[in-house]
Amino acid sequence: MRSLTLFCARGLPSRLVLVFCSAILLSACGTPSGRRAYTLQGQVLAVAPNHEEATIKHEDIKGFMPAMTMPYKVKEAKLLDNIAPGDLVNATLVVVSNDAYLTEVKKVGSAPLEKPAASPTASSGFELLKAGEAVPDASFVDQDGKKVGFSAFKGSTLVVTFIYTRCPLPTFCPLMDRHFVTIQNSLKNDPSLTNVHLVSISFDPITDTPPVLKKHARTLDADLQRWTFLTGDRDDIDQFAARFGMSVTRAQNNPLDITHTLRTAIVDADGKLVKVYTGNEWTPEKVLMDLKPVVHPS
Ligand SMILES: [Cu+2]
Repeated sequence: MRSLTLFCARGLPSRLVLVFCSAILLSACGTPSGRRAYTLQGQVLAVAPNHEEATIKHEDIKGFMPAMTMPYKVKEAKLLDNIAPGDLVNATLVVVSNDAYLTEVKKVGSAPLEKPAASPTASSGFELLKAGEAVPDASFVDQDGKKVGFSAFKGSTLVVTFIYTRCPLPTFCPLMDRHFVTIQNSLKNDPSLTNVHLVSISFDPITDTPPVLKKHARTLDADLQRWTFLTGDRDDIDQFAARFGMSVTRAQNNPLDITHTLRTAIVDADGKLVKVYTGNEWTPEKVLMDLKPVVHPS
């Protein structure tokens, strides 16, 4: 399974910055279908062997997302046929309601690859939880501003994920939200899966205050009896998340510039970890299937 890591792209080499400055700046255009196209300029760090994806360290995309390093899918694999790590590229990033991909990738130069900075991630120093281990308690604040410990959910089987509401790409946090909506709606219609509770934990407490989470919940049509949104102290959240294998990094000069992986977990009614899903390739159907034996142990 591919890991979905986003890295900050601060401290671009000056040569790169020059290229950006002299290039035509971003253009974004919307169409009635909600399809948006953006110009993305950056350096290719890696190309997937099947040419379906390239990891690009890119500059700010004004009005859409800050400078980041991210894996981007391409519309067709042949777009990456002549692209190699180190290439400076101009590309068109198309964002539709549930997807994002590159439709054009043009090489405009090349530059030596920077060695990745040894930036400490939240996960360093924290041991990964194993299946069967008790999830350590942690204190959070819910969407109503009420203090709640993780242990307060004991007695319910949990599906837990980590998100932040500003996440710009439809295939990252917004996908986790959509999957949780699907799970919530299936749970409603499946009497065999009673007592399953959904928990979305935001790792962006500066932005995601309880009122923001409450509004977000409303946007998703979340049933707050079944689905709780949590935030809290940033370091506590990072530590808690790290135990599930989440990595959250914030740019030193801008704590709102967040780089993160994705983890979703099932925790049983005794508060023990059942399993962790990595990245964004899990499906609600799979989680619902995996929940059955947890809710009804044989
Ligand atoms: Cu995200």
